[in-house]
Amino acid sequence: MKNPHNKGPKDSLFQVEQIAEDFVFNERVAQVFDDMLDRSVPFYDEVILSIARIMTFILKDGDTIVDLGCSTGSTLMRLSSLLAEKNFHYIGIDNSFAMLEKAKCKADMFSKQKNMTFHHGDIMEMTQPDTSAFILNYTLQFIRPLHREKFLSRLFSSLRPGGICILSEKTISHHPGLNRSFIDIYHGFKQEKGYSELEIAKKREALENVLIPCSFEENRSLLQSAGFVEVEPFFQWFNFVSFLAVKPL
Ligand code: GEK
Repeated sequence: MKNPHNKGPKDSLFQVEQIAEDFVFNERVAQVFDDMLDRSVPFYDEVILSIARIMTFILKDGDTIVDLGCSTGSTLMRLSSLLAEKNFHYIGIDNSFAMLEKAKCKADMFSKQKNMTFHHGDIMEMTQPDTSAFILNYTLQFIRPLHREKFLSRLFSSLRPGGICILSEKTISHHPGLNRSFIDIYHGFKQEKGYSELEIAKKREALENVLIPCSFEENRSLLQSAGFVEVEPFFQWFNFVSFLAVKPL
């Protein structure tokens, strides 16, 4: 039966014995990605629900929402259901063909093609003028830290006055003891979701040079340096945080 909340095949990518390789968003990852995210990102659904609440209050009918690093399109699919009466336009951008293929299939299956499009591209190079909202959910952490400030400045310029940027990231703490505790708490969460210690360790190794987290303060400063004046966190769970940043009118 069609079910938009079905998380698809189970993620068992790191159960097998294999030589450690850097993590890549390829076909194998795309196949199990929805289950992976559901079991790896704490309160993923709650974060999207909160974004829908924010959009209800801040955006206007007919506005355009662009999801950068949209993966299999889950965020846009959920938002378009939660905000059905709002008449928003949804654009998803990702540089993984495998992810986009799944996103397009899901959009077809749940009849979202009317107001939702997916595009292949590097978010570092795209121009999307007059956007009302950018969503960067767990994507900035995959951009080289040196390029993040300039990238966020470009997003700021592409937003219409009063437009918003949503930034969700995995974070680090610069207090070593707390950092260790938060990582252990997060690994406990993943074990509760059914991942073994070995799977957790292998995924961590594969992400080592690929996912580079900043601290809460560094992420907030990046948004402020890009030009956003109003920047507030609207969700935090240990080493995961989501910010709302508003472009002045
Ligand atoms: C979600 N937001 O469902 N250009 C385009 N896409 C990129 C780039 C780039 N330069 N770098 C990475 N990506 C999603 C989850 S996942 C987070 C986002 C994770 C894409 C990459 O292909 C992948 O689909 C996504 O960013 C990151 O809420 O896997 O932890």
